[in-house]
Amino acid sequence: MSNLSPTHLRCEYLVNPLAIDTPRPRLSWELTDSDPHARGVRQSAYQIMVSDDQGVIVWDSGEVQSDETLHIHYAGAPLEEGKPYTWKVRVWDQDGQVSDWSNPASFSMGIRGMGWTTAPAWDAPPPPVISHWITLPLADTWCETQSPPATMLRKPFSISGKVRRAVLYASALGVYELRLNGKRVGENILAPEWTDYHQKVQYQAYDVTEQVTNGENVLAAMVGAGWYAGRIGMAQEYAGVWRGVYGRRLALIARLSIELDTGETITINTDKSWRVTDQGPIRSADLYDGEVYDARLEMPGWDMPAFDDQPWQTADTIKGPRLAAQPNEPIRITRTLTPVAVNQPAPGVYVFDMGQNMVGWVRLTLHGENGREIRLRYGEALNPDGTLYRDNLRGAPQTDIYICRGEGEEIFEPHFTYHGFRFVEVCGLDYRPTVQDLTGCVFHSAAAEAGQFDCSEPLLNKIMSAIQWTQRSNLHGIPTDCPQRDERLGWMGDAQVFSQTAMFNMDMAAFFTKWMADVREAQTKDGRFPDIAPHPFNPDQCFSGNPGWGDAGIIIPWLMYLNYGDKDLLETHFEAAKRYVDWIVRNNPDLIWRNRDQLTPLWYGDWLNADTFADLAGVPRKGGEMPKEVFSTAFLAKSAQLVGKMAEVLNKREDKVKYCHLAEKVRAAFNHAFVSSDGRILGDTQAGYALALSFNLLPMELRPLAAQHMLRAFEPYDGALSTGFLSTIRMMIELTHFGYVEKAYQLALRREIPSWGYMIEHGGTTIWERWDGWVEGRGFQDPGMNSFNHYAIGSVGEWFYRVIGGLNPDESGPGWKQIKIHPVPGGSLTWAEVAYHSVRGLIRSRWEKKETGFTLRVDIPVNTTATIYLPVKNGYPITESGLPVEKSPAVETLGWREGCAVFRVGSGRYEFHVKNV
Ligand code: RAM
Repeated sequence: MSNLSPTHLRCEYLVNPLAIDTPRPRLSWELTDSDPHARGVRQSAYQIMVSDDQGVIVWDSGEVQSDETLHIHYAGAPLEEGKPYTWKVRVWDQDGQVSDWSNPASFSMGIRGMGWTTAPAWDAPPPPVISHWITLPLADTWCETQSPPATMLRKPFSISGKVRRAVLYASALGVYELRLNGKRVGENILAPEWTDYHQKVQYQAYDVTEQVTNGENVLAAMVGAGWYAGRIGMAQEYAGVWRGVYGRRLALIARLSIELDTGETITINTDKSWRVTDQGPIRSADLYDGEVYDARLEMPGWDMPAFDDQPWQTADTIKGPRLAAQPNEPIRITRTLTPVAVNQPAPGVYVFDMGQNMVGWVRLTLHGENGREIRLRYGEALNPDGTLYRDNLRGAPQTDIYICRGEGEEIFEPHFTYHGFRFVEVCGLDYRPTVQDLTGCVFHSAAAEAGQFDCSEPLLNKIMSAIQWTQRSNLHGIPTDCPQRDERLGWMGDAQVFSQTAMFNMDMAAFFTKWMADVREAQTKDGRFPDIAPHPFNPDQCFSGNPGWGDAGIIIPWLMYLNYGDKDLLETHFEAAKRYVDWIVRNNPDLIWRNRDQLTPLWYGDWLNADTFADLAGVPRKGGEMPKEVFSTAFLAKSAQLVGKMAEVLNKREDKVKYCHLAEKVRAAFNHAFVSSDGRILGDTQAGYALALSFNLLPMELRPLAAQHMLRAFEPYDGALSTGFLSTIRMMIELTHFGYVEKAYQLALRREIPSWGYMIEHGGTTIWERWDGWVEGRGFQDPGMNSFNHYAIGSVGEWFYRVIGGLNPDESGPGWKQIKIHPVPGGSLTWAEVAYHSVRGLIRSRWEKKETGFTLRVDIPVNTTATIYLPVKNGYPITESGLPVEKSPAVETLGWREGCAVFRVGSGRYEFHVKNV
């Protein structure tokens, strides 16, 4: 028997998903070896077995000779709508020994059909009309200045018999919370989350087998405005409305499928038999505005059978968009925080300090007489007098109001809003609250955490923690630029530059799968990718085709392939990627990407570079920003290259030739137009050199010269960076690559402005939007654009994992099949450690520098190989687990590369040591 066991079974990236919308879902697993000393362990074959809920085998793959553990397409009998399936897998190792079967995992098929009613999503005939979107009967109560009250809906039903399985499918035009027999269903927050509701809305599925009872039941829901009917960024300017860009009538769709022990099935659908009201306690709720909750209007028992809903109204039905199962992890509370202090800057005004800039809401325990109004306001910073600083929230009040019932202890927790804050101001209490009275509930798309970084320099650990908090703060169904002001949009430039860091920190596979569909849905007719996705306005007219932003539509799918081995996404996305590049080329036939059409009047360029600093002594006024055409043409070259690579992976020969050739031509045009024979690039900016080097645009012989120019471009800035957020990470990587390691470490460890260290030393617990968001002596930057929770500059996290930790994805073995471990120690660091839970299991790398020598310990997952780069001087003796490295079994010496001794290893734990002689 083999020591291997298949673990962490996933279907379409999810653990035991309840609604799979694709007829041939993909199955993946990881492998672990019970022998901690085993090395070079591989899978030589696998067998998958899938059975239905009757135990009938619907697919037995048989023994398949393959070392693949990712994305195996189901290939059995057709899978049935709403049905649960269990599956298991066993594998054979390199010696032909078979493992035990894995523990069973499951997946359930979703509900087929557009809107669950008409056209089929799969290939079978359409199912009959079953559920309706239901809403309050029409009454024109719409108010531009205030968000509508929550709609409450209920449906009593009875069943007789024991429940074998009950699954509830639901969605809303708005955001919803479900209840069944007095209890909350699931833990999702702000479901169904944000998509382009003109095209589709996601639905969610919940296993409610335990919640349905034999006898009387009530299924109930509350629906708030959310993204659908509430406020979203820039709606006034670009849609001419204050709120309700997608629609004004809040609606619910649901289907509860109950299977009794007898085999009988009962289905409860949303239809005209439901009762509705908007007279409940949630008087208004909006993502930006906050929630007004009048506890005096609670209707105890409204979600239980005995309730009298006579005063309620009969539901109306309306048409709704297409439904699709949510393909990624829902928004959930992942942790709670207790405040570190509560202060009273003015009489009766209490300000709680959460000790951490966070996103979510608070749970407040309080008491007050009937009708007493408690106001909670949220902000990221304080004024010098200790009061809340809120100017940078712009038009997002982030204010909750709670009106007391007056019955002793009451607990307030909102439902349909979210706030970005470190400080909470509470007014209206007639007593001094304590830190125990308030809890911060942190919520976001609950993608699993994947990476950990730790090193001997506490400043860098704090920077990484700030990066991770910023990531959590900006994952709410889509990757947002910021979580606090009246914007919170899926800006593509920010996401593009942060995506590799994001993938190190969390398992972003399902999340980006979802978001890439949003990106495709927002592509314009002529091929432009949007600048924001979802695009709530008309992408043909605004916010599309911006260099460095649109390119996210190419860069992120490529990173999905590198990190998760996702070829299918490349396939799905390929036409869209081509159309984007073709659009640029059509409009710029000489291959210099110029902003000559008026379609993208905002031409952002290398956003927030040093030219945008306000009144910073010693910083030149100009010289940070790379010329826009140099910037855009560099991105064109990059995107063309990547489309060529995608074509190669997908075996599309003609396209491969076409786009590789195009990339060559853009490179030539770039050099011709912008690069002089001594390697200088027009503009002579740090950023320009960084992008040209990172995108491999220069002829080989000019690259070291350009790197020297890059270094020289720090001089006018007294050694500081002048890069904007699209070039900073690329600059850090290229400095390192060209041997300016100490320079890169200096920037990472720097504490003066501009630097990450400056943010941390001045109270930053998340990454700031601007290098000079707040400056000692000067104060805050322009409140018109000054978030303290923006991840773009946090893209340096990639450098922490790749350079300090040494963890690099390797193109020759996508999805971490091949791993490149290449730590580059520097600065004052004496040790560093990274642990990363890849799609193939845990990879760990830890190095330590001592007087006596250098040690590198690595853990390489089963069924993968790694090349290990040891930063040592030639001729120094190297041992591995105590043996001279040449004698170490399972270590192959590859020679010298990039100034390192290089080895190849298979799976297992290895400890390399080099003595200082
Ligand atoms: C700002 C956003 C974002 C940036 C765009 C261009 O409003 O916050 O960071 O991508 O502008």
